[in-house]
Amino acid sequence: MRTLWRNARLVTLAGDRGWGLIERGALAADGERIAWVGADEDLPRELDVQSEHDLDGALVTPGLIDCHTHLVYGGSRAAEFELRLQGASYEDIARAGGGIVSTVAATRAASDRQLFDAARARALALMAEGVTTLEVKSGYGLDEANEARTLAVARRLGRELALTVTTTYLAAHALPPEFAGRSDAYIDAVIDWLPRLHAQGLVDAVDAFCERIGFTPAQTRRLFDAARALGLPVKLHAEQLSDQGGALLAAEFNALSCDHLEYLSEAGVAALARAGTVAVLLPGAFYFLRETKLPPVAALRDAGVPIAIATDHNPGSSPTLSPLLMLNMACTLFRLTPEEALRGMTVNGARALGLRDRGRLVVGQRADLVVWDLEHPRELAYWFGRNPCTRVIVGRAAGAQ
Ligand code: DI6
Ligand code: FE
Repeated sequence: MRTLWRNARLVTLAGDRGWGLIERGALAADGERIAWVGADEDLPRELDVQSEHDLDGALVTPGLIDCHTHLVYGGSRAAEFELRLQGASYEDIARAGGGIVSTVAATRAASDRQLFDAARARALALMAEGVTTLEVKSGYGLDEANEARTLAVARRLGRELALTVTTTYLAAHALPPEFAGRSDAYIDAVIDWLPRLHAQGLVDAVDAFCERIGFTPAQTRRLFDAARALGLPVKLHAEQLSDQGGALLAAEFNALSCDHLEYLSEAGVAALARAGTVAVLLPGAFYFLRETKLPPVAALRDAGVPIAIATDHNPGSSPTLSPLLMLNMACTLFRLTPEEALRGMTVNGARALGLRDRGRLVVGQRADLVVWDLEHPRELAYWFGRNPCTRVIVGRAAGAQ
């Protein structure tokens, strides 16, 4: 089934820099893949097309890729937000038994149906702003059954909604109450559950929260060894609140990505560059926790580390459902250029998930497209609190409904 879109302003992001803008562009999809892309006037006559659409000069980008979310959970943490406004820090609250662990209690108490319905509503909100690929982490179950349940909800989102969902096992997110004072024993348990969850097809990657209030580099290493033994790629929440040397460890394991990175050292930047690991920056968490230490963007850029941008949607540190606001904040707070921000949520977001088949509008990539009511792609990072997305098109395999 060939579908042709004509009269579009295509933001292809072809090549390593620039927007790759094609004015009066045309794009043909064959099944779920892009079969032809170029200037309308160069369209080959022999192209066999079943349906044709005129986009009336609208701007078209690749589908957005939100490569870091914690989308499946019960409850909210609005009361904790109020405590923080009164002066309590995120770490204080976590140490007092609130924080992540309070969401674990609410998640365990929620039914499958409640978890799915809430996650589905969140996914639909992300999709309304152009997301076509979404990573979802576990990490609010923290026992085998509840980690399995949350990962299964993520898989179901991918089956039932028009988007790709990848899953990441983040049981090493916080210490559940039943393991209080026994963090090494908890890591043993996390390692024990992993092969069974993987055998059920629930795990695409493995992540950990390497932090003073999370797990040590030595514990993270044990988990990464277990991931490697199963052939699973790793990612890491590293250097968010302090420098634990997590990036060095992640690079040693050729991690797909290291995420947060406000406290990343020079040695950490060099290690990411050598390993080809993506730096995923999360301006929503930086903003919402009122952090002041900026990630070393200039050093990452100079070292050639690919930078991705994601929502980090979660109830504690980034309760946002606006990928576009994240593009804006990546520029205003982290001083990325609008082009770097968009590449961060397309080309480099794909790389942070190990996906090579998306992120650019070039032949052979997935035909995941977003149509915007905008004049120029720099406006994606310019407006905030406005949704100019008019249409999301997800490539469908030939024969699919
Ligand atoms: N870092 C974060 O920003 C989220 N997880 C993590 O390791 C926050 C999760 C939460 O507070 O619920
Ligand atoms: Fe996170």
